[in-house]
Amino acid sequence: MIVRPLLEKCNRRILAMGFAMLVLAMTATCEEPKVKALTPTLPKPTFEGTPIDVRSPHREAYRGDNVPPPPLLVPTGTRLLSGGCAVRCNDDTVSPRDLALVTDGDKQYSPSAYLELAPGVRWIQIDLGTNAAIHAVCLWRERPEQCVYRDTVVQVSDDPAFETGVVTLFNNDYDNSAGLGRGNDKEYFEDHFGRRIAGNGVRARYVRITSNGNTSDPYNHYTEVEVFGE
Ligand SMILES: [Ca+2]
Ligand SMILES: [Ca+2]
Repeated sequence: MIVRPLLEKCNRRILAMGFAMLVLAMTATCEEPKVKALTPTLPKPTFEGTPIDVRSPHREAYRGDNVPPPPLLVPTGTRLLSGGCAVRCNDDTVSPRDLALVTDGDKQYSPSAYLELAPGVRWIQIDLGTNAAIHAVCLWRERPEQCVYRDTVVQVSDDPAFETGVVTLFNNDYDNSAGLGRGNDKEYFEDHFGRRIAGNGVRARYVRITSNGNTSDPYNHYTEVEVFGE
C-alpha cells in the first residue's frame, strides 16, 4: 500500500510544523513583556466590620474583606506622575495645606490625613505639569465606616477649565445628577486597595475627579490620588 507511507509523511510534516510554531510561541513569550500589572503601594486596611447594606442595581457586589481587585495592566514604562503635583478644587473654604494631602504620597487613613470638601457636587483637579500619556488613575477614599461615594466621575483634559477636549475615564453617575452626563460604570465600596481606573494612554495634563457625597455623609473626601503614565 502506498497510502500509509504518504499519511505518515503528512503526519511528520504536521508534527514538524506544530513544533516550529511552539518554538515561535515560546520565543515570543521569552521577549521582554510590554505590559505589567499596576502595583501601587497600599496602606493598611482601615475598615473592619460588617459591610453596609447599600442595595442598588448600580453598585458592584462587595468583593469581601482583603480580596484584591482584578489586575490593571499598564505599559512597562508606566510610572507615578502625580507625586507632589498641585491640586485645586471647587470648594473655596479648603486650605492649600489640605489640598496638598491629595498628592503627598500618604494613603493611610487618619482624621488629619484626608482632604474634605463641602457637600454637593465637588471636584478636585490635579495638574501633572505637562501633557502625558495617562495609564491609570487610582483613588484612595477608604474610611473607618464602609461607604460608597456618589457620582464619581474621572476626567482628563489639556484645558484647565475642562471646557474643551475632555475625555471621561470613569463615570458612575447613572442618573446624571452631577450634570456631567450619564455614566455606565458601577458604584463601588471603598477599600485600602484603592480604585484603579484605566487611563488607556489618553494624553492630558489635568485630571479632574468629581463626587457628590457618600452613603455615610454628604461630604467628599480624598486621602490620596495617584496618576500613573508615561
Ligand atoms: Ca495623602
Ligand atoms: Ca447620580
